Amino acid sequence: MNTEKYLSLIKSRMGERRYIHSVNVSKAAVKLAEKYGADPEKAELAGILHDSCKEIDKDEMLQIILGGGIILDDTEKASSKLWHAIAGSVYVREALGIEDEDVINSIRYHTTGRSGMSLLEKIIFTADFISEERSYDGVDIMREKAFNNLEDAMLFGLKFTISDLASRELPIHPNAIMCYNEIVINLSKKGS
Ligand code: DGI
Ligand code: FE
Ligand code: FE
Repeated sequence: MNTEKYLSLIKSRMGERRYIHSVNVSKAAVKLAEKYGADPEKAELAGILHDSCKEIDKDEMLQIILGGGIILDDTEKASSKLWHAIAGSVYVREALGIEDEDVINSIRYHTTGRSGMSLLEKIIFTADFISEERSYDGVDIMREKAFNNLEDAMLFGLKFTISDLASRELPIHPNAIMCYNEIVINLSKKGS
């Protein structure tokens, strides 16, 4: 894979902080891939590209999404923070020629999660929470969980995001709820 090419590409599309974040997510994703037996090259690529549309104009995000034939649902229409992930999945396919559906889906669902996520999707979702520059309350617990039990880490992240959205009276995407429910049901089965 041409890592350098993708790194210089994203560098031209975002500020320094976001670039550092993307590199760090990619590094965390490679470590998680090695730990859990996913393809480290796909993890590296998806990590580098996961926020490739985060800092473009909102109008451009919408254009890319529509151009990809994706119809936004009501929650997505109302939540512009979700657009960069959807636009990113179309951008990597159409502008960069990436064909790997797992890489594309890892980008598309990295913000909300969804039910039935692949190992690579889970890794990118989790890597986004534990990248080296992150410093929120609980990040150390999240990092420990990430290398101990991926689903447990995802649940910790989802609880944080869903509670935060609810406390600010923002819409919660059904994919986030479905992801949360699936993990809670799975974990309770294992515990009982
Ligand atoms: O792009 P990053 O900042 O690295 O992280 P991200 O892609 O996880 O985006 C986080 C933002 O997305 C944060 O502001 C919360 C928001 N978000 C995540 N899930 C949902 C959501 N916003 C809404 N409205 N609904 C969701 O389910
Ligand atoms: Fe993102
Ligand atoms: Fe990110």
